[in-house]
Amino acid sequence: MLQFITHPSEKYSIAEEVQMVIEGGCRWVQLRLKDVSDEEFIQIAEEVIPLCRESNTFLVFDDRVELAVKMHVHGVHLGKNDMPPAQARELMGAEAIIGCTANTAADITALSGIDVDYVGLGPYRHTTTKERLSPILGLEGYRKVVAEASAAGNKLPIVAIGGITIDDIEPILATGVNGIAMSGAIINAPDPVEYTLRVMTLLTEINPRIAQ
Ligand code: TZP
Ligand code: MG
Repeated sequence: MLQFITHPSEKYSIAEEVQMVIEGGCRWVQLRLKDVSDEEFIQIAEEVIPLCRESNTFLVFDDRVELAVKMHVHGVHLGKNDMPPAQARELMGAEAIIGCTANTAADITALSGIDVDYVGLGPYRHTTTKERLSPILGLEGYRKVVAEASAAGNKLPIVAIGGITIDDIEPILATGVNGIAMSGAIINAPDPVEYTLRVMTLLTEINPRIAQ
């Protein structure tokens, strides 16, 4: 499972980024636009939504739950200071994909009993894509959190995030996490379509069931 997270780039528009990862076989996009107004967000979402619809790509918004409801996208990704997931579930309905950010096993445990579909656990390593980064987890961090979460009976799918490149995928998945989120490695690759294709091929090789 690969979630592509949009990020402003000098080379491409957000819609171009989404088009490229779809061409590369990614079927899960998080529209993340930190510094734009709702009006600008809507404009960009209107470009991205048809691309995702035509290709059966899941689209989640970073936060902006009201807009996600209004624009009928698949779900939202909620940071720790965003709307509580139970409230987002009320607004979005049972079918929506709701993901939450986690930096520790305690964050994951705090979500038990709440109707959440996945957690984005990170950061794996330092990244410039996100400001105010939490402490780096590294492989050891993932091993510990996965072990603690499963010991506590928590079965939430975990998506690793933060500074991840294609070379990190195998060792990260070996820690027991279920999916990978990527932004900069794809956008800054010489050929983002080819890079995404390689990521998707690798994910399929590692586990055909989690490729998409
Ligand atoms: N949350 C934790 S790290 C991060 C987010 C949104 C950025 C992921 O982007 P990159 O470029 O893959 O580090
Ligand atoms: Mg947020």
